[in-house]
Amino acid sequence: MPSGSRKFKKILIANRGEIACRIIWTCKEMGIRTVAVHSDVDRDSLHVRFADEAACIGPAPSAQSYLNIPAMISTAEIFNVDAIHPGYGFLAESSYFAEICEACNIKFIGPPAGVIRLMGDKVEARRAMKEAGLPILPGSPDPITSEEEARNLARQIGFPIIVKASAGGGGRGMRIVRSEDELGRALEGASTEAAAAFKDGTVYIERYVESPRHIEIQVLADEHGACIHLGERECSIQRRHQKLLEEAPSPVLSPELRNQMGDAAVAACKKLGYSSAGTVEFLLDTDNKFYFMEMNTRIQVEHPVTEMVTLADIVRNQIRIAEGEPLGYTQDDLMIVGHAIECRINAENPETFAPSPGLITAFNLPGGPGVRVDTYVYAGYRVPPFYDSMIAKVIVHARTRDLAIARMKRALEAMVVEGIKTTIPLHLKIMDDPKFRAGDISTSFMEYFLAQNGAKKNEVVATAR
Ligand code: MV4
Repeated sequence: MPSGSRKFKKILIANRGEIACRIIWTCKEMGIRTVAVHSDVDRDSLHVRFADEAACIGPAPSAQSYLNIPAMISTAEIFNVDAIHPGYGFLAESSYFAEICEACNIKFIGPPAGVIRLMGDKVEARRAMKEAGLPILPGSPDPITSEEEARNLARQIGFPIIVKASAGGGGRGMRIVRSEDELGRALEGASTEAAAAFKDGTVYIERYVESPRHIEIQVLADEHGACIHLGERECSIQRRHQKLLEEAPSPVLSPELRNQMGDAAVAACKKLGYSSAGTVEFLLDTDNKFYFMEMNTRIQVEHPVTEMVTLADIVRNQIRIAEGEPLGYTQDDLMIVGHAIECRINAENPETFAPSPGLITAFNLPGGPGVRVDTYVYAGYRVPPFYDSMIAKVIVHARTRDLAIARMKRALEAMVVEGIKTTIPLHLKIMDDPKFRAGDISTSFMEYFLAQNGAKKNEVVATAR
């Protein structure tokens, strides 16, 4: 199809939850009709109610519904949509799904299938990004084929090193190795775990960075070679590779470092022939050196913090880019204003992190200046036990980080979710943590925080006695 002549009248959203709602909101603003798909147990979700049309595509387990490619494509055909937005998770990073969409003449709202496939293979992604000029950590240029090879490499790099699954990402199939005698077991463990999780036991090694910060650059690229970045998100606060809260800008990045990381990410995306929205993830060490970690070829959960500080609508940009439109603005048109924080509200016990699905008996959302809530739930809704536990995202925007923290506290205090447990009390405590407030955070923050909060609790018990 010649670019420019593409104009979407109807889009299918191949997802559920808050992100399906988020995509529908922008479609409405653009005058684009929407088709929701849902599993048996998701009939009562708001994404079904907000969409112009809806189809049940299978039973509760995602393998039979939200991951069901034949059901997704036949629904798209029956409803005669022009494009599919995959959201995040599920089919968003399936190069196979992207290929099938294109073969069926349905535009996949995302990057080309070839780039999705390349970035899904972490060994290949590392090689490609190095060639495209991004700094990478010293490590194996190819998959590890023997323990001896790994040992020789590890000696060159120096301990500690990390063994990572090539098909991985998000922390599965990873082992930190602090001395040579642990290496054999680590290779074995990582490879077995990767083979079970991804049907691919390929692993590689890298120098391990202690307590790094996770900083990611949001990029937007059109199908005509234009590419810009929307600054960074600080995503260091996570537990077991699940992010808990994110913010923009990072409290530690100087304007110079932001420009350096942003320009490096943009240059690499241009070389790759990237298009659509994407995120280049970096590790930042304590010397403020940054290294490419992974690239996410989808919209991300935490995209709203970037939207708040840039006034960009990332979903709108994705759709316009997929329609073949040029970006229409340059890096110089972009400004970062104020500070945004997002707290992920999960249906979980805030102390044990055990899932807490069930009936929401009372519900109140915060509002007022600088508060945004992305959610798909409401009073009387039953959170199903089959999917991700995130039920809402509370995002605040204010002139400074201190004001954003104060704003988040009053927003979380006004939010009511009864009938199930949520992570709201945990976020309230994080907002009061002195290290968090000082911006003194790294990927080790939650270990410190949880240890400290456990200790505090015991102290109180001891004094009470
Ligand atoms: C690392 C690292 C330190 N050094 N690689 C975790 C998830 C996966 N995407 C990569 N991860 C890491 N890779 C080297 N060479 C530390 C982590 C890491 C981490 C990264 C981002 C956010 C949270 C994290 C928590 C633990 C470990």
